[in-house]
Parts: sequence; C-alpha cells; structure tokens
Amino acid sequence: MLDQLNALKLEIEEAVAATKTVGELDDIEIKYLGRKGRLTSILKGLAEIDEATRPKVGAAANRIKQEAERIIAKGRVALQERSLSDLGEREREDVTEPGLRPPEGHLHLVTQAIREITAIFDRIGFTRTRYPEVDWDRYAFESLNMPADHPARDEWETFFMDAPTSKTNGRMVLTPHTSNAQVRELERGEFPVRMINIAKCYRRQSDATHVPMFHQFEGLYVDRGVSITHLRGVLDYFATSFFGPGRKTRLRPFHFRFTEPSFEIDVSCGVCGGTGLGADKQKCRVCKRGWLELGGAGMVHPNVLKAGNVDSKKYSGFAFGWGVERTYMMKEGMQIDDIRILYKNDVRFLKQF
Ligand code: FA5
Repeated sequence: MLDQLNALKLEIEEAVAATKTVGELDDIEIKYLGRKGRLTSILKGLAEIDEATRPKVGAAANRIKQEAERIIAKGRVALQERSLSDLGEREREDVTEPGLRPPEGHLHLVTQAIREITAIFDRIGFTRTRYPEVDWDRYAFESLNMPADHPARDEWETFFMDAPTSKTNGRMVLTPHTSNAQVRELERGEFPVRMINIAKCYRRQSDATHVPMFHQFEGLYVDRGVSITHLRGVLDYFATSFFGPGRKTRLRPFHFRFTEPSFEIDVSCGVCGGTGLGADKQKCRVCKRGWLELGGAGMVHPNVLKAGNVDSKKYSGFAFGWGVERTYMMKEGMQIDDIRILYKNDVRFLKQF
C-alpha cells in the first residue's frame, strides 16, 4: 500500500509538471483528489486494512494527500504567472517607437490647378462664379450669337439632354464650354463684371489632346472703356503667374461668333524659351514652333451684350476661355503627352503631383 501511495505521488508530480493550462490542472485535481479520485479512493479503503498497519498507512496516505494538494497549488500559481507574463509580451507597447503613418492622399491635379487659377484671378479682383453645367441652348449657343442651325455650333460637338424643350430657352445640353456663363453673368446687371467661371464641359471627343469631360475657365471683364490692351495685360499677368516669369502670350486672329475681334491665345514654350529649337538645334519636341496654344479670347460681341441687356454703346468688355487640363499640361516640367491619363485614376501617376 505504501509503495502504491508513493508511486501515485510521483505520477501526480509528473502530470502537474506536464500541464500547460489551468484547465488541464483542474482535470488532474479531479482525477486524483476529487470525490471519486484515485487518492480519495485509497483513503476511503483504509477502513478495510488490518488495525496494526492502519495508523502507519493512514498517516502516510494523509501526508501524500497534503503533498499532492501542495504540488497542484504550486503548479497553479506557476501557470497563472506564466500566462500573465505571456500576455504582457503579447500586448507590449513601446510608446517611444515611431508611429506608423496612415496612407495620405492629396487633391487631384485638376483640382489643384483649379485652385491655383482661382487664386491668381482673385488677386486682380476676378471673382469665381458657378453656373449650370447642364444648361439651356439659349445660354450655350443662342445668346452667344449662334442662332439655331448656325454651322458654327458643329464645332462644339455637343451632348443633348433627353429632356423636354422650352419654348423660350430651347433644348438642354451638357455645357460644351463655359461661355454659357457670359450672358448669365451679364443678366445680373452689376458693373464692372469681373468673372472667372470654372466648370466642367462635355464634348463628343476622345484622343491624345481631347477628353469627353474636361474643365474650362472663362474670364469676362465688362466695364466702360475696356480695350484689347486690358485683355493683353490680364493674359500676360496670368501667364507669368501660372507658368513663371519670362513666359509671354501672343494673340493670333481667329473667329468666334461671340467675340469681335477674336483671337487664339498662345503662350511661349517654357522648354525652348520660345525659340522653337531644342538644345540639339532640332525642332523643340514639345511645341515645335516656340508657342503653345492655350484657348480662345476676344472682345465681347455687341449682340452678346445685347442678349445680356447691356448697352453696347456704354459698355465694352473682353472674354477668354481656356481648358484647365491643357493649360496645366503646359506647365514647365510636365511631361504629359496624352491628356486622358489625367482621368485614368492610376494612383502611380497621380501621386507624383
Ligand atoms: C471655346 O470653347 C470658346 N468658348 C472659348 C472662348 C471663350 C473664346 C470666350 C472667346 C471668348 P474652344 O473650342 O477652342 O473655344 O475651346 C477652348 C479650349 O478648351 C481649347 O483650347 C482646349 O484647351 C480646351 N478644350 C476644348 N475641347 C477639349 C476637350 N475635348 N478636351 C480637353 N480640352 C478641351
């Protein structure tokens, strides 16, 4: 019996040493010391052994029971300590470690360009306006001296809305240019007019220099005694502010129905300095001729002033309309040879700006 008890004590010691969790230890306790446990059964069987050996065996059995309880209790403390130190290791936080920066985005380069253009014109008193990007034919064409069926309209490859036609305003269109703002602004009747209207435009076009949705910025200045000299001054101011000092503009005669005279505006090329020649004395690969085309401009046509209820004998003005994307592409150092990349949403491209 004594040998049996000593063997049981060894067995308990080994079992406790091998446990990894408190749950396993609970099972061991039940297995040996529970109501039907192996040590408990031995203690219960003491009554059946002969009286002579009973005190010796009884004392040994009780001693072993106490030792077993002590071994299990010690094992429990050790397991609890280990699980606490594991937790500390797992959830250790080093407050001195540099933090992980979350990925940071930025504004799209067209939005950046719009903000820059707005700020440049704001400095000379041109206020940014917002007019509809889905507008009546009257504002997009008719009031701009382009009566219905006039062939000039074809140049603005327009998207028409599938919507009811108005007797006075005609059909609705996705604005093909920002010039729809001209008469809307004049109708307000506040002078001087110094507007910069930046909005989305739509045309049925898509190639390396055209996208179906793009932005234009439209300047309009109407007051008494406005002349082409004012137009030149504003254009040069914009060119040096946006593209940098040393950049010049030039006016080339052109034809728009809503300005008279009309011009195309060119800006001197920043890569060849306006010479048209590259460092290798060959044609500049960016502009080929020293100048880059920006957009249209001209003196507001008397019929447009009339459509906006403005007396053309008292007031005169100039207007210009350029593409935001194209203008941005002409900035020095920009190597964009296909305008469509701006709207491909390729983050590898966009994050360079
Ligand atoms: C016009 O749209 C006139 N409304 C400009 C104007 C305003 C003239 C006021 C006189 C007075 P045009 O069709 O040339 O003109 O367009 C002007 C500019 O818009 C172009 O030079 C180009 O920079 C930009 N643009 C036109 N179509 C597209 C397109 N599909 N994609 C990107 N940019 C475009």
